[in-house]
Amino acid sequence: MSGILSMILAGGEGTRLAPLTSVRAKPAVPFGGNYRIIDFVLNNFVNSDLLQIFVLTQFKSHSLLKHLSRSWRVTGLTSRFIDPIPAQMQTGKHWYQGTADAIYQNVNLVEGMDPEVVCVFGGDHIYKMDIRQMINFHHDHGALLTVAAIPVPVSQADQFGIIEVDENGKMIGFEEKPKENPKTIPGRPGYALASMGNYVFDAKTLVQTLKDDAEDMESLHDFGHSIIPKLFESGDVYVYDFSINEIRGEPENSRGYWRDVGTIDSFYEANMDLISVIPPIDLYNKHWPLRSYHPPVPPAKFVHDEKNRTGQAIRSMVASGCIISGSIVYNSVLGFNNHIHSHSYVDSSVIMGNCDIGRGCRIRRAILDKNVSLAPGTVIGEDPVHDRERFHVSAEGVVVIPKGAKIGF
Ligand code: ADQ
Ligand code: ADP
Repeated sequence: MSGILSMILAGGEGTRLAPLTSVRAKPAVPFGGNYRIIDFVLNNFVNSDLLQIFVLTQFKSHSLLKHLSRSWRVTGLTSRFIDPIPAQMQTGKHWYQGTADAIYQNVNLVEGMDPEVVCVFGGDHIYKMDIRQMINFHHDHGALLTVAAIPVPVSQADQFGIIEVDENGKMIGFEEKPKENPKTIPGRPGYALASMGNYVFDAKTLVQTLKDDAEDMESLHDFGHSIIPKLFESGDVYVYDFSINEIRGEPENSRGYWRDVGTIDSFYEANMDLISVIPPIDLYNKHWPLRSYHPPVPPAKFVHDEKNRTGQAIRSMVASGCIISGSIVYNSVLGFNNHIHSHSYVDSSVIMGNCDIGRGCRIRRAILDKNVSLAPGTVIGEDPVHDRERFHVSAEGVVVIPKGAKIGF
């Protein structure tokens, strides 16, 4: 495929994911042991052989930029690139006003490349998608804009752009984050069709629409709030049903798997999905390699205590550099370089990396950001009242320990 430029929106503040986003942009949040959230969309483009990519950053971008430069540098053929683009105030002394303004402020990059099609994708979702199939759909329907969509329970409709579609796949209604009475899918009560925030645009239409929108003083300069509601009335906006996207070697239960890990609870559940026996998102499919940064560290080590039969991880993923010594890790996801000392028990938790869990700790349903140290005997996740006094606790009771915290010393 040629003439395709991709712009990844990676500048969102991600406030609902605090405190994990207190120090970094949401796409840079570590996920699934070895990865950052943004790796999933980048792998979608790379595995779809679409390699002309700008990554638009804004808030708290250092960690994201470091990750991109360490792991996503494209070398070799010069027509391929993954370029991080910082917000540069190209159109005046203001940051990006909304997602459409983020592209508008970089419209010179689009015009400079003169592509036929521009993919504008979010940078903060967990899913696998062969994007070529969406682009083929876009061409087959002669669309000016194609929006990827997925059914969501009506209870979540207020978090998404909700779409109405006719039998030919044409968009006939759109409401951004409806507060009440969202349109449900005909014949499927209880479900609404949500925009995934992934758009394939005819390039000329995108540029003209953004220029017109920039002149509109009433506009919020946002794709969901301003651009899609205006454009669909032209009649050339189509809806790509993500559940028909097919990837070789994926298990049947992975069809349509897409997670907006926007809250601590959804982020936690998506991590837990990875360790279920038949995960709905398979990290081990050799036909869809998931690239990321891997630090130069040794393999994970399990130091067995013969007397107590400890020093093991069960139903878990453990990244390199970890030492699980005389302790038990159950139903958990461990990133790089965590050291769990003797007589400790880690259950149903996400330990991001470089954490030191002292002897005799008990950790349950917790997320430990990077560089956390727990003094020997620390207990987390067993006393909700005490936990809420000390830590951030999610609606579903997941305890979050922020980056670098030293607890109990
Ligand atoms: P939201 O996810 O709420 O809704 P938004 O917060 O604007 O929309 O984020 C969209 C993407 O743009 C994210 O990847 C985010 O990181 C990025 N982004 C946000 N502000 C940015 C900025 N100033 N600069 C650069 N990047 C920025 C959108 C759509 C809905 C759709 C959901 C799906 O508006 O219609 O249902 O995505 O999650
Ligand atoms: P505990 O888990 O009892 O608190 P330690 O932290 O001392 O104990 O680690 C116990 C064992 O873990 C060590 O005896 C060693 O085998 C292994 N270990 C600790 N640090 C390292 C390291 N840097 N490299 C390799 N193995 C290590």
